[in-house]
Parts: sequence; C-alpha cells; structure tokens
Amino acid sequence: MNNRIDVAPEVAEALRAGRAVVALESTLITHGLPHPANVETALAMEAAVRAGGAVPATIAVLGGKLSVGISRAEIERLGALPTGSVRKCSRRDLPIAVARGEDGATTVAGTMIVAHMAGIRVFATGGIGGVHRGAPFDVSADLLELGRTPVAVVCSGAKSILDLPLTLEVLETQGVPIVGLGTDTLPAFYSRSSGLPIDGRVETEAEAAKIISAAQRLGAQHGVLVAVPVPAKDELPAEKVEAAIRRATDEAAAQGVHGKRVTPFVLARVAELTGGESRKANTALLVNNARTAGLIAVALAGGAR
Ligand code: PSU
Ligand code: MN
Repeated sequence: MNNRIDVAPEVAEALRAGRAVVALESTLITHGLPHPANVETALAMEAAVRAGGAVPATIAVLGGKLSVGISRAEIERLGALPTGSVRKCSRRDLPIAVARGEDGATTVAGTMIVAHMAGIRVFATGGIGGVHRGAPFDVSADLLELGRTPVAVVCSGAKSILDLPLTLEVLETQGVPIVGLGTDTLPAFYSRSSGLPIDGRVETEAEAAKIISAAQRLGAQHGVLVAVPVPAKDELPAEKVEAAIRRATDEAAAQGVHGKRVTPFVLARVAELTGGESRKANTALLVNNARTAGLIAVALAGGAR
C-alpha cells in the first residue's frame, strides 16, 4: 500500500487474517454531534462493533496521513476541538488535507474511499448525505461515492433535512442497491420510515451479507446501502422534527449558508430546536447501526454465499 495510509496494528492484523472489520467515520465526531456526546457516541459505536465480533476502525486524516483505526486519545482530541476547526473531508477535500499535513474529518464519501484503500468492506454511520431540499443541484458527494466505491454503508437512511425522494432517484441512477433490514421503505433517520418504498428487504444480517458478497462476486465497482431503522423505542415522530427542519433550512438559506457548511449548520440547528429528544434517537441508531455492521462483517468474513 502507499505511505500515506496508516493502519492501526489491530486492524491490519484482522484484515490480514480475513477477520471482520467495520469502518467508522469522523465527521460525525467533529461536525455532527456536540462535545462530549460526540466522543461518548464514537466510543460506544466502537464497543458495539466489538460486541458484534468485529474490529472497529475509526477513520480520519491525522497530520496529513489517512489513518485507519485512530486511537481513543485521538477520538477525544478531535472531539474536543472547536466546531469547524477541522477540515470536513469529502472526496475533493482529501488531497488538500494530505498535501498540507492537516487533520481532517472524513465524511461518508471520505471514509468509503479510505476504507476501500485499506481493504475494509463494511462501514457504519448514522445517516448519509443526500439531495438538499430546495436546492436539488446540491447533491452530496456521498451519493456519487456510493456509485463508484465498493463498500457497504450501514445507516438509518438520510435525515429528512434532505429531499428523500430525490435522494433515492440519484441512488438509483448511480446503481446503488438498497437493502432494508426488516423494512420495505427507506428509513428517515429519527423515524423508522419515510414511506418511500425500496426493493431489497432482508430479515437478517446474514442475508444482507449475501447481497454484499454477490455484488463483490459480480465485480461491482459500486457500494451497497444497508438501511436499518432506528430502534422502535427510540423513534421520534416525523411531525416533531419537521417544524425544526423547516426552520433550520430556511435560516440556512436566509444566512447564505451553502456548500459543505449546509449539513453541519442544519444538523446543529435541528438539534438545538428539538433538544435532548433528537439526541437520544441519534445516539441509539448510531450504536445500533455499529452493532448491526459488526454482525454483517462477521457474516461476510465467514464466507456468506
Ligand atoms: N448526516 C447526519 N449526520 C452527519 C452527517 C450527515 O445525520 O454527521 C455528515 C456525514 O459525514 C455525511 C456528511 O457524509 O454529513 C454529508 O455532508 P454533505 O452534505 O456536505 O456531503
Ligand atoms: Mn450537502
């Protein structure tokens, strides 16, 4: 591999032995959740991956190095930095952070790229980026990455701060299979269902692994989206968040917030406006997705056919 990627010994060892590894992102730590909930959640996700029998690999750029399996100390350090002080790294940002020897937080797209370079096939997060409401030309690079990088992304769909029907259209165009674990519809992050139908319902992690494995055997160069609804007891009714989302997206437009700043701005405002309730759902689904991804990675490593 190249000298710009640094893989933690435990992760490298597991990959060499063909054991299960799950990638985790870092933008969630620096831009997605406030301190100290961000650090607590990142560590809880690592523990949940382990509980499923897999090795966690949180990914970030550290001093210009693409780093796979960053330490607890690094998670704590990144999590305590002032919001916005670390570069948010999607595909187009990685060369800049690397060339300048910067620290960078990887988005879903950025994490997929680095995970694939390291040979990791499964990645867990909360929600992917998508097509923005009222700005259909603002399409997250996450969707295009899913169309070009063979990593399975386990998530709870996308937040309804986005235009979910248009997000599904772009995923279709990009050729991304959507596997619903115990669901026929795209989950809407805080809520179990967006009401939008998806095709690939499965009932178990092992069945999800079979689809990921089939994509690989077909030589697919694209990713697979594994959609896992938030646990029922932690679900937040869609109406409860809708008013906050409308207000936050309006404020973003009024204040001229655009580009990579839109998602963090809206996420932070929705969290402020909905208070602790949304935080609880957010943490619950992140930990549940990490555990689920661990089980999928174990099934894949066991040679799911
Ligand atoms: N959605 C969330 N929480 C997050 C993100 C999305 O509920 O933290 C982050 C992810 O890292 C995702 C990124 O990849 O935002 C998408 O940003 P953009 O819309 O600029 O592509
Ligand atoms: Mn965006």
